[in-house]
Amino acid sequence: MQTTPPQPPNPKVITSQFTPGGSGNERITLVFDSGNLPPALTLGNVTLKNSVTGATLDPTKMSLSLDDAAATAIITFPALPEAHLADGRYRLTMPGTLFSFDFFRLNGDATQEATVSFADLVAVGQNYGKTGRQLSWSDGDFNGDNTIGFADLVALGQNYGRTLPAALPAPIPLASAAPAIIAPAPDPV
Ligand SMILES: [Ca+2]
Ligand SMILES: [Ca+2]
Repeated sequence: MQTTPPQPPNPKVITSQFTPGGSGNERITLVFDSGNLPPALTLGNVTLKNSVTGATLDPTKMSLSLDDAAATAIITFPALPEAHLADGRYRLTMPGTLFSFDFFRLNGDATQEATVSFADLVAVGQNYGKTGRQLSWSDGDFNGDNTIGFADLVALGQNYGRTLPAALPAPIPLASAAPAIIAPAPDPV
């Protein structure tokens, strides 16, 4: 009889979202299934690692706010330079659980596909000079000052042509390691 090894619990996170920004509006939003905000959730329960370098972000650089009624946890970065993460790929986990969330940040990447290219320049160009609180990262407001201006163009220019490197493969837990299934080679035509 086959037995399944016990699995660590999985917190019921129904949405995980990373919102890049500047001026302190950069955040990770975790929405838990109603009533399932883990009790006494603190920054000691989460780990944020750079997926390329493997470096762990000092938890004192993060801030956590909880909204019990909305079953929502929001992580911000007030102690980091300009209150945002450095450009890179990241993985957020809750040690002791199966939860993980992968995301990336790249200044100037309005289209959010980890490359700064002409499409991003178009976003900034189409909105250049606009002002208003409705403006977001995807409009080209990379520094979060509610204006699409020269600072945003500089941010884009500094990363123009840059693509984030791929993340390192995640370690495979021994319990789930299985022999690879090799498909038979197709017959030559
Ligand atoms: Ca882009
Ligand atoms: Ca701006």
